[in-house]
Amino acid sequence: MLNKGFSEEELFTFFAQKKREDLDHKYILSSMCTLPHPVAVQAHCIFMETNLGDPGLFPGTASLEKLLVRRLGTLFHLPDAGGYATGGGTESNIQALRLFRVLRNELEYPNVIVPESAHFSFKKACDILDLEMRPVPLDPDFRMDADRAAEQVDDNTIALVGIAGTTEYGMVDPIEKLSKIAVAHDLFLHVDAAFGGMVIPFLDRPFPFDFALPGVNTIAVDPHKMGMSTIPAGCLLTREPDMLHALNIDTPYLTVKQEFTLSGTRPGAPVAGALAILDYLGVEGFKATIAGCMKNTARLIAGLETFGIKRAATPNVNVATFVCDKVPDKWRVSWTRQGHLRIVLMPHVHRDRIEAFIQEMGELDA
Ligand code: 0PR
Repeated sequence: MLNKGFSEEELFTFFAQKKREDLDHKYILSSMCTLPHPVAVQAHCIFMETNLGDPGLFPGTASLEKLLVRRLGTLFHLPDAGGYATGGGTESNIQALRLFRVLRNELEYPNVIVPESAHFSFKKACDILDLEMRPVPLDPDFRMDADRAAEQVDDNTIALVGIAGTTEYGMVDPIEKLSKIAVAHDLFLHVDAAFGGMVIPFLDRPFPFDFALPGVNTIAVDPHKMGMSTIPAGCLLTREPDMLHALNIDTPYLTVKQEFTLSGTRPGAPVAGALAILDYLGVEGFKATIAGCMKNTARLIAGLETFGIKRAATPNVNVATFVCDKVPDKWRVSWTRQGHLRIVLMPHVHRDRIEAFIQEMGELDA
């Protein structure tokens, strides 16, 4: 640490310079996060010092967290769902599997069945929780093969995981089939809708993925992705309102005497941000935003295909993938494990950016 601190001017000159080193969102086509909506930023700033880890000190902020859970539960066809605000999909996925493990603690060698497309957070969860992870191959459309999932079930299986909006190819797993398998074998079913949870409900023809399906026990959804909130804003929802209490540990000197969360100190600011944007845009506003992202996805696919760059998948949500191995330098794209070009059509990726990208792709070999 410095012996004598910088002046404000020195400090913020330095920070401004560091900020300029970050990439311009104009060229970011690889991220599942986006520029937070100004309304979310405004709400976030009001609650900067709040800590949901000690909610008795911040009852107003704590009530916003309850409202957020209620709004998302309602969106997922279960207004009375339980849940809490996490730091994002990783924490939600870890906590869902932790919950199932605790509820089935009689098993010595428990396993969970996940699609090969599962986000790497499940690997972390299984490492931490000492769970055997059983990957299930995908069908030719990059969706979990539900029949192969059923084949993997044995007496030590505690849960199935399905993804609603996969990270790499933007597909929705056959959650309805998984729900039936879960009910038939008395397994827990966790749906990772970290990305798709804020997309699917607003599509013209939504895929079944939520609590309307009887086998779904828990859902992860991230307002800091397609929810356009500030980072870090995730949410874990549970079918039974008190289900998470199975994870309670004693916290004797806090304003609440028990907690089931993974983090201790938890920011209230992004919770306010997440709720603000839901209530500001409403279903109509989200429908318009999602329709725009889906249109842009279709436009990008059609545009690149005119140059013979073939899609790798026809996505269910706004992630486009291509059989292609190069793009002009200034664009930040990503590549799937199978080597496909991957572009996430987030709200900050406006139509003019897509047209510019398509044009430059067309000029690549010219
Ligand atoms: N589940 C799914 C389906 C995800 O896509 C992700 C993250 C997670 C869980 C984990 O969420 P957190 O990262 O919030 O814990 N998907 C993105 C990815 O790994 C996250 C991301 C976002 C990566 C922005 C890069 C980036 O610039 O690709």
